Amino acid sequence: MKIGIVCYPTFGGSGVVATELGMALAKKGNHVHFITYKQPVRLDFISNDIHFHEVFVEEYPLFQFQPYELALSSKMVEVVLAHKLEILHVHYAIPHAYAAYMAKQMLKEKGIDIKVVTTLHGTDITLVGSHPNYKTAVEFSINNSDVVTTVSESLKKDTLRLFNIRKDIKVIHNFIDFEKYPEIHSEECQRGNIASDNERIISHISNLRPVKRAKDVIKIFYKIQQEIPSKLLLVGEGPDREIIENLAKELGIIDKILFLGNSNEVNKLLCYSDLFLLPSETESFGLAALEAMAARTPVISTNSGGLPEVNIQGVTGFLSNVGDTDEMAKNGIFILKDEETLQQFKQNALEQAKQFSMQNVLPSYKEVYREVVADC
Ligand code: GMT
Repeated sequence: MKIGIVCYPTFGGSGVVATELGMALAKKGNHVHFITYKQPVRLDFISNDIHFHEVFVEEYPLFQFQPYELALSSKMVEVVLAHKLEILHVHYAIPHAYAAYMAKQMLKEKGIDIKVVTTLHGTDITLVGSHPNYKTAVEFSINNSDVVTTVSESLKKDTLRLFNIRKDIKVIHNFIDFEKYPEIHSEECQRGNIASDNERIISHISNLRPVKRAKDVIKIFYKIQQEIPSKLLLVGEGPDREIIENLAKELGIIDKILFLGNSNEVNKLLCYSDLFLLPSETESFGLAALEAMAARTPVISTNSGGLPEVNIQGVTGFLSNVGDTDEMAKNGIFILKDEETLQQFKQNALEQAKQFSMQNVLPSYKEVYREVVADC
């Protein structure tokens, strides 16, 4: 099939899922066209079945805000016409579903019925999309998609609760490409570069936005390291970086934290990790938690949103109410303090992550594509 994929090309989970999906579809012989403002950061597979179409936004002094969705919808039309695309699969409703609707109308005038699949990822519904300034247009563009999917049951419930949706919503969970998570052998994973033999390694990966509650990561780590000698790997960049560095300095633990910035090789970084912290205010799914589990890392997270669909209480880790850093630290210490317990949680995490392997999930997207094209 010939599929256009629209996403944010950045380190956020929705762009990661869209990129991994596109690469997987190309490996299966589909023709995939990424349409976005720069090359997706996770795009690491070169093939003559993968194409990238850059959306340029001309700066014009009159405009306070440059019309990205205008440029995007025009580029969609151009790419559909030039490459005879059958489907536009847009990830994250804002503004992608809206731009896709406009492209669909423009193509209809040319006698082309392009099918639009919209995948909702989380903050497009729970934070931004439901805001009164955006809600009307987001609701309209979801209802005018040909197919709507969400990445968790929780997000489906939130979507139906926050919007008046007339469409069926299909739940297709996020996935992991286990080919990128080879059995890491000790010689590849030089823990000694980061921690001494008696230290545990704790990690957190996110774009350090307020919804991630990165200060809670520091508070949880502070309490854990008082009982368990440990280091914290902190991967990602974002608005809360300075705040958490200052908190770590105030608590006297800055020298126990490695700030690694952005990385598109989290699978390699996670091999060092004994515990992953994700204390978010809300997570529609928590892709970072799944990536940690795929690297045999148990998870301490909040119980918000879709996290309970990924992280299993007392099996792959523990879940607590948002802000309960005492309980999250206590549970982290329980996992880390005894080697046998830690190894059991590590193995459980890997087994659970395998439920979300690309092999298990990809067929669901391909069925959606087949059904929507067959409806022509
Ligand atoms: O979590 C982020 O900050 C990025 C955000 C996004 O929109 O890219 O991630 C959302 O989509 C991911 C992929 O489906 C989910 O795993 C995340 O849970 C979700 N983030 C939130 O709901 C806060």
